[in-house]
Amino acid sequence: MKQFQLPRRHFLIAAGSAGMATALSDQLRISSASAQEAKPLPQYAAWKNPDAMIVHSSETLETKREFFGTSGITPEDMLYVRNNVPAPDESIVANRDAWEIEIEGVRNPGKKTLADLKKLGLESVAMVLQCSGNGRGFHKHKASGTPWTVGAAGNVIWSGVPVREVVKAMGGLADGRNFITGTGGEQLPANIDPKTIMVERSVPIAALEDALLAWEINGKPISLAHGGPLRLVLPGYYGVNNVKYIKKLAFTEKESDATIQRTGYRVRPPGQKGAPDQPSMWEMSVKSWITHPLKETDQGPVLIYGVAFGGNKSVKSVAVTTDGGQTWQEARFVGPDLGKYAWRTFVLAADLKPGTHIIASRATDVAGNTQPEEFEENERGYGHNGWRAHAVAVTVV
Ligand SMILES: Nc1nc2c(c(=O)[nH]1)N[C@H]1C(S)=C(S)[C@@H](COP(=O)(O)O)O[C@H]1N2
Ligand SMILES: [Mo]
Repeated sequence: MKQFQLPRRHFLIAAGSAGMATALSDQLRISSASAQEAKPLPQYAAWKNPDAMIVHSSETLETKREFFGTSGITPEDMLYVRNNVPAPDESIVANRDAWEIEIEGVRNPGKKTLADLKKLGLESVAMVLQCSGNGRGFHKHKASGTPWTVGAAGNVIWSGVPVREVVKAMGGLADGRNFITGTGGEQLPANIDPKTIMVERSVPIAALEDALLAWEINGKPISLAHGGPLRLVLPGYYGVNNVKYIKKLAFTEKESDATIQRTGYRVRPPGQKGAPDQPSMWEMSVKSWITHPLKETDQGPVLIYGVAFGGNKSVKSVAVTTDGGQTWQEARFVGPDLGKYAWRTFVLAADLKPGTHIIASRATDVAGNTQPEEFEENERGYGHNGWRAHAVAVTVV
């Protein structure tokens, strides 16, 4: 179980100090992987487990593949972080119950405080939170953006009020509402057109069924880094739609005209610009990856394990190969079934001979969709679920 021993704690290099020029040019000479590891955790996420995280930038922290564990739940201190714009000030989580959200597109629109919402209903959901760009690092063309591999994802339990209950308490939906539009509570710089940087996302109204306005993650108040005091949670939808520190929830006729919705997060062939008629990063698809063993293991019996999920529907089965896809065996799910939006740990007992083994997993959802071998490239590197790129080469000695 070498992979689960905690690596030596990295010594953190303080950024922004005088004499950084030399340090920086030194850093450029070392490999990009170790340069990433050397970056310190940003202040708002300083409580994260530093050994478990790859710090790509102050706004992009990735969970290391060997840290997903086997319980099925991702602890908050190991969960990835992705901010499109810097997080608001920590003061917004000082008096959580006073946080206000504006609700529009209902018969009786108005403001609710978090204290009000806590009286309207309670539900909890286990779900995969995954960035649209998870797996971007596996794209063959140089898709711009953070080169995440598998760690821009986690499986967490959110608790809060069903959005349906809030709508009911406010007189029901107004007529002709086709989308749920959430707006993030960031303070935006004054000199830029807010539409070009604001985090405002729309999803089809069908998402109302399971949507929550959540104040807890894994049984604790949501940290600022993960969207506290209040977050829109849309099970089965990509990370970007799960708006953090939500300040406005609107039921709208049309999709938001913010750039992040209009042309951002649109799937199109490499070389093309984003446009509103291209598919938006909404529902997630079936996916899995191995989390153990990753590099080396002793010959003989070994338990191969990993995580698998169906995205917007349940995962049905997962097969594992130890010979690069020539032969496959059904793996077994372990641990509790936390519902259709959660991932499940899978395990396969194997007997490995010395040499290099290409180990991969291939999941199938309840509708019969299976992960493809190769994934069709797209301009921004979104939604990669091809099994071959997620394979690991393990040396058996
Ligand atoms: N308000 C707000 N919500 C946001 C974002 C943001 O920058 N601001 N980033 C989105 C993106 S792209 C992702 S992948 C997830 C990341 O959630 P996490 O940081 O809790 O892991 O939050 C989404 N919600
Ligand atoms: Mo994302």
